[in-house]
Amino acid sequence: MDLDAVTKQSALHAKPDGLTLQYGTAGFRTKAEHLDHVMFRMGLLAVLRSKQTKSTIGVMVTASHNPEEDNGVKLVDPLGEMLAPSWEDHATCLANAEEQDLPRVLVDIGEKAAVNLHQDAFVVIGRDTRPSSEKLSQSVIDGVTVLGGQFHDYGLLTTPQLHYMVYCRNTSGQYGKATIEGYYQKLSAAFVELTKQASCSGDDQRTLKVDCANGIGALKLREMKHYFSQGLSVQLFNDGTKGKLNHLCGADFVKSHQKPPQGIEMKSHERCCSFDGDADRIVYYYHDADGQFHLVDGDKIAALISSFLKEPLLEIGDSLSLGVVQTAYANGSSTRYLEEVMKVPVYCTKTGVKHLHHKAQEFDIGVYFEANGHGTVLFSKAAEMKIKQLAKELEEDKKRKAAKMLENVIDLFNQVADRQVISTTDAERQAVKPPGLQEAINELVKKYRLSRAFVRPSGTEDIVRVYAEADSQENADSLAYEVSLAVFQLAGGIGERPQPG
Ligand code: G16
Repeated sequence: MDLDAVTKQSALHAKPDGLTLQYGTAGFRTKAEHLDHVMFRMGLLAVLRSKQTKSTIGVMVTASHNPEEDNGVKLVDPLGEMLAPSWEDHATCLANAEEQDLPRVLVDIGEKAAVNLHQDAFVVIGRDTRPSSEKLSQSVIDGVTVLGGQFHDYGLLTTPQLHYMVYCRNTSGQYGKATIEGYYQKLSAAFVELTKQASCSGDDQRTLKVDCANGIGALKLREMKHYFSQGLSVQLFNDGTKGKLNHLCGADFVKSHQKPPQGIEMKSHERCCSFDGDADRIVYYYHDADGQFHLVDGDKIAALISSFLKEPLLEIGDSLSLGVVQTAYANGSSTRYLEEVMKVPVYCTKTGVKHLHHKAQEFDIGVYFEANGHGTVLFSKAAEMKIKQLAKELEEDKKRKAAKMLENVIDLFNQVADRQVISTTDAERQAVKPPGLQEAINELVKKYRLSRAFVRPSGTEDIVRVYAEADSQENADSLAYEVSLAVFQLAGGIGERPQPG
């Protein structure tokens, strides 16, 4: 490592004195103006990780669902999953080292992680459409090059597309071509094949209105939609030509307000969905004939996918294990449905794709979804090989078709894998600090039927999240209000007191 060169370059991306940032749910995330040094240093870290794993590593510049003024960085590990938790501490040390300590911290990480510094390094970079993203991704590139790493800058990309590129490169193209064209071809071919077998009664069932959150999803879907026009006609809304990123639109808005985004016209029974700012979340929704809004969030998507998979699995008669992974935000009735009606084992992990992904890898087929619309289906290598073999070999037409269907599903899913006063345990369902808060929540929950509530500090925004469910919307709202009040009183709330509704 040329540490002198690092020191010189780093001075051009100097860390503001005293600023410390935590590695959050999905990497570093804060106001864009505080991130230049973090991006440079994550370029350095990506090189070390690439040398250590002898693989391509991804860096995505995005703050996803956060407001446009924020930015952030997600690091992507060799198989397309989020950065290994054991490296999160290295990332935090590097991001928070004062300028004069940077060389020493770099050397330390190299030693602790047993990095072979003579190994080549390759990093791929993508970014969302935020005004700050282009400059910040240049800072990542500066970090990569000063440590002698090679890179490919894909420019504007969705997060799932970057995960795909990393995985393709690390499987020498076996998973697919590491190009945007390769991504569109692979996913749309599987989709078109699958939907050929679906029974749709009219054009409106083959039409989807998509709220693109005024973000990268619009640019990429506009390119991709021609690839599957045989199977689906897509109409884009909130495509970034007028509105602001994630403002009054996008998956996070729809999920947390339980209402349609602005900027989309919905007639009854039209199928609609929303992405978030980096297009790695999706929620679906529609209005029924009475104008009632229905949301198909991550919980429902997981239930639908599981029932969709169960049929061909039963047909091929193989005993591949199927499991579902959720977080504490999963609505209790979705968990009951999956366990009691679908007879599928369900597990609960902490919030964060990295936790769900890890658990889902324990099954032959692992379905994981957060209620907010992050998720995918993972097939173990053994399950994938088995299904591919059956799709070729099975003699009976019906069984072969079922195996073929599962084969297309494999290709369709991109398998990649001071609020701190509150701390939690039990997959974030119980607050252990501050004292008395959990007891207060328990008392409030007792007042309502079929109710559940919990609180946790967000790992992406400077807020505390409050979750409540009960037998009716009114009761859930009222429980949420009472729990918010308890948080305000017991956790030293600042600013405006929570208001009912
Ligand atoms: C990120 C994570 C998700 C998590 C979300 C909210 O999503 O990837 O797993 O659910 O943050 O996390 P928190 O509740 O800790 O703020 P995204 O879409 O913002 O990258």
